[in-house]
Amino acid sequence: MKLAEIQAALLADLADVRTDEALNLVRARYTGKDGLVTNLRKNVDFSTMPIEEKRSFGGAFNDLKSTTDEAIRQAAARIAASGAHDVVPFDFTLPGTDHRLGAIHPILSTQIEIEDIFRSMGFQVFAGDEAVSEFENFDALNIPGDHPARDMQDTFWLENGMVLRTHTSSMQNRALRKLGAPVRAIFPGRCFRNEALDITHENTFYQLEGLMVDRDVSVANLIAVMRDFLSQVFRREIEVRLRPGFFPFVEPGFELDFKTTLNGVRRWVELMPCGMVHPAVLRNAGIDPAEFSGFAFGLGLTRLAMLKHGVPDVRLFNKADLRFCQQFHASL
Ligand code: FA5
Repeated sequence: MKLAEIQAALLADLADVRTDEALNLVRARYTGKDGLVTNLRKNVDFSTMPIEEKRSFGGAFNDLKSTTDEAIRQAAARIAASGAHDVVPFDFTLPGTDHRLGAIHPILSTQIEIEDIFRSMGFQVFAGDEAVSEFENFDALNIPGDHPARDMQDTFWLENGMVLRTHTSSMQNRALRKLGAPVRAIFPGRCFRNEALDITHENTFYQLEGLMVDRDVSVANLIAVMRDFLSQVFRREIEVRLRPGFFPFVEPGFELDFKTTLNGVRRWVELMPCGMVHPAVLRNAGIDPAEFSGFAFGLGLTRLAMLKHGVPDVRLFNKADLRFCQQFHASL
C-alpha cells in the first residue's frame, strides 16, 4: 500500500470508531508492532536507497506518522467527550447503593412521644410563635413591667418591641383566648434566654407547656395527669411529689419532682414547675375564675430528652455534630 492509501484508509477507519475498544483495534492495525505504518518503515532498505529518494521517503513517512498520531488522538478525544467510555455493563448482582436516611433529632422524637401521650388524654397540640409580644410573655402572666420575676428570665428583645419568648407560658393567653374554656392543650416549642451557658443551660432550648382549664379542676387532677404522663414516658410506675415553688402566673405554684435512679442512687429529681392557673391569668384571657379553674405546667423538653437518653451536656443538642446525632436511631 502506498503512503497516501494508508492515510486514506486510516481516516476512513477512524470515522467509524465509537468506543475505546474499536479505537484500540484501529491503533493496533496502523501503529502496532505489526501495523501498516510501522511495517512501511520496517520494509524499506535505506542502505541501498539513493540519497534523494531517502530524503523524500523520510519526509513523507514522518508526515504520515504525525498525521496518524494526531488523527488517533482526536478520535480518542471525541470518544471521551461523548462519554462512551463511561458506559460499563450493568452488574445486577452487585449490592444496591446505600442511600443514607435522616433520623429524627432526639428532642423532636421526645416531643412526638409526649404529644401522643397527651393526645390520648384528650389534650390538643397548639402551635405558637417564637417571637411574641411583651404582653404575652410577661403582663398576661401576671408579670408587670416592674415585677422582679422579669429578671429571672434574661430576655432577648427585638427592635420592634417583641421578645424571643423566654418560655412557652407565653402561649397561655393566646391559647385561652382562641380555644376558650374548658380546654386541654399542650404547646411545645423553642425558647430563648440570654443565659450563661453550662451543661444544663442553653440560650436556645425547648419547653412543653400544658394547660387544663375546666370546672372544678384541682391539684389532684394535676398530680394524676403528671403521674400518668411520666409513667408512660418512662414505661414504669412513677412516683411524684410537689414542693412549693413561685411563679407569678400560678397560685399555688409547685416544683414537681419524680423518683428515679441516677448514678446508681435512688432519689428525687426535680423535673418541672407547675401550679394552679392564677385567677388574674384567666381574667386576662376573658375567662371567669369564679366558674373555671385549671392547672399549668412547664416541662423542660430538652432536659427530659437529656434524662431519657443519658445525655450529659445540654449543649450537645445544638452542636449539629453528626457523631452525636447518629447515635439516636429513631429514623423517619
Ligand atoms: C418556666 O419557664 C415557667 N414558664 C414554667 C411554668 C409553666 C411554671 C407553667 C408554672 C406553670 P423555668 O424558668 O423554671 O419555668 O423553666 C422551666 C423548665 O425549662 C426548667 O425546669 C428547665 O427544664 C427548662 N429550662 C429553663 N431554662 C433552661 C435553659 N437555659 N436551658 C435548658 N433548659 C432550660
